[in-house]
Amino acid sequence: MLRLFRTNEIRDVQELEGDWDFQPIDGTVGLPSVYRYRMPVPGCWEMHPQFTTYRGKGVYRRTVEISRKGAIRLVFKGVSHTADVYFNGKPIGHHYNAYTPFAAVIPDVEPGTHEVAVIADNSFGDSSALHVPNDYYTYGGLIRPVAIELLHELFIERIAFTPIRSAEGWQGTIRFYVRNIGKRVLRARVQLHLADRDIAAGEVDALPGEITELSITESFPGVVPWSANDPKLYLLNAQLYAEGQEAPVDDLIERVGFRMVTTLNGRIQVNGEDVVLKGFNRHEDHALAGAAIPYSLMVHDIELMLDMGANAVRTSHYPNDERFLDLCDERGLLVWEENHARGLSLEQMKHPLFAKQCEDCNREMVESHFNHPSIIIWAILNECASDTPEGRGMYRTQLEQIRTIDASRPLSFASHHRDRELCFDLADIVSFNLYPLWYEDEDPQELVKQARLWADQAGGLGKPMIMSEFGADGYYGYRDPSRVKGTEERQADIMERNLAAYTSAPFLSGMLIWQFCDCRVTEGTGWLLTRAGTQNSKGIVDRYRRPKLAYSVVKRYFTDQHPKY
Ligand code: ADA
Repeated sequence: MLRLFRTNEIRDVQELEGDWDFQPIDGTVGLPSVYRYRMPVPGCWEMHPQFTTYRGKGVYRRTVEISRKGAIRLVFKGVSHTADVYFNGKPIGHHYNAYTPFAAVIPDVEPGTHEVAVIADNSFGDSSALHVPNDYYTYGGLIRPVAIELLHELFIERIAFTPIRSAEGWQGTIRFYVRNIGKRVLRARVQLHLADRDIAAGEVDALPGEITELSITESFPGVVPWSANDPKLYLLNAQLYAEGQEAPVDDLIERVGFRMVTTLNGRIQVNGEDVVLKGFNRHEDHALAGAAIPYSLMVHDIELMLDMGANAVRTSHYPNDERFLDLCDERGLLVWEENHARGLSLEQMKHPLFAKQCEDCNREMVESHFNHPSIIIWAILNECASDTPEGRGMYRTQLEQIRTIDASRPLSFASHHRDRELCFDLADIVSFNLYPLWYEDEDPQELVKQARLWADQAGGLGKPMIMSEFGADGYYGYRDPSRVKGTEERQADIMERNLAAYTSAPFLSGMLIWQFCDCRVTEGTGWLLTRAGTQNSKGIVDRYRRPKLAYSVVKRYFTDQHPKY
C-alpha cells in the first residue's frame, strides 16, 4: 500500500511490493550474478534470521513488466540508508538518507521484461554525515514502498497546497509543478477539482528538461476546516492536458485539509484556537518489523496513542512514512515533523557532507509532505550544536531554507542546552529536551519555570514553548517494590511528577513524552551505545507495544481531567 487514498486515476502506477531476490555484497563488487536469498519489500534485512545484525551492502533485485514503449519512473519511498539503483544493469539513480523519498526517470523504455536492482547500504563511514552510530538503529534495506509509474513526457511532479483563512472565508494557494522530460517546449494546461469546484488552473509553457510552476489562489466557500476533533479531508484532483491532446495525459490526486497554524501571544493556534500538544516522540521501530512498520501496526500505534489521550506526535528524529502521516491526517493527530539529525556535535556538523545532506533532507521532507494538514510544525537538528556560533550559522541556514519552501508552518528545534542556547531567536517555537528525575535530580515544576526564563533571556521571549522530551527508562516486566531506577514503578513515578508539572504550567504549549515505544539502538561503546539490551527503554510501551505501568499514568493526565487541547 503506497498511500491511504488513490493518487492517480490516469497515470499507471504499480506497487512493487512482495519478495525480491537478495544478496549481501562486499563494498567493491557491483551487481552479483547469484542471489541466494529472498527478502520482502518493504522490509528490513534485520528481520531475516541470517542478517539480524548485518551492516553493509545488500542488493535487491526483481523483474518488472512494461506494457508499452515510453517513459517510466521508479519511486522509492525510503531505502536505508544509501541507494544505488540499476535498470537492466545500468546505474540510473543514487540517493542518501533512509527517511526521504526519491525517484529515477528512465525516458525511453521498450515494452517487455526488465530488471530493477538496488544496492542498499546501511554502513557508517565517511560518506554519511547523518546516519551515524546513535541512540536509534539504522536498519538496512528497502524499508518503505517502491512503485513503478508509466509516464507521458509531460507529467505533474508534485502539488503544493497552502490553505489561507481570512475574514472572507477559506482560500487556497495551489502550486502545480509540471515536468517536461521531452525534447521540445510543450503547452501544458491544468484542470483542477477540489471541494465540489471545477477550476481551470491555467496554462504554461513547460520547458524541456525542466520543472515549470503554475500557481493559482482560489476561494473555497463553505468548506469544513480540518481540526483534531473533526479532521475533514478533501481530495484535490489535478488533470494535466498537453497541447495537441484531447484527453488528459497525466493526473495527480492529493489529499488536503483547510487549517492554518499561527503562533500568537506566546501560544500555538490551529484555526485561531490555542492548542496544547500532548503526546509522544515516536521512533519508527518495532520488534517484529524494524523500521518497516506495516500499515496494521501503524494503526495500532496510533490507536494506542489516542487511547492514552494524546493529540500529538513528534517524528523523532527523521521524516516519517507517508502512510503514517496519512493516518495522522485521518485521525486528527497533530504532527511535529523533523529532519534527520540527532545529537550531532559541532565537529560532526563540520563534516564536509553535512550541509548538503541536511539540505537534501529538508527539501525532500517539506516538498513531499507539504500537503499533510496534520503537520503543524517543521523542525530541524535535534540536540545539535546550537550553543555555538558556528552551529548557529548552520541552524539559521536550514531554518531559512525551510521557510523559503513553506512559510505557512512554524519552525522549531529541540534543545538540551539550557541557558547556553544561542538559537531560540531563529525559531518560532522554543523547545526543551530535559530529563528531570532521570539524568538529573531536579524538580520538574521548578525546572520548567527555569526553562521559560532561559528561553525568555535567550531570544525566545513571547514565543510558545514546548517540553519536547522528558522521560525515564523502565524495563518491561521489571517490577520491584524498591522502585529503583529501571523498574516500571520508577518510570511511572517519574512520568507522574513530570506530567503533573507540565499539565499545570500555563505557559506551556506542549509536552511530548520520550518516548512512545522502546527502540533498538546501535551497538557500540560509550554510555549511549551500551544501553541495557541495546535499546532505549524509555518507551511507555515496549518494542512489542506491551504497555508498561506508566501507560495508565499518561492516560490519566492526557484524558479525563484534561480536554483534547
Ligand atoms: C535525548 C535525545 C533522544 C534520546 C534521549 C535519551 O534527549 O534527543 O534521542 O537519546 O535523549 O533517552 O536520553
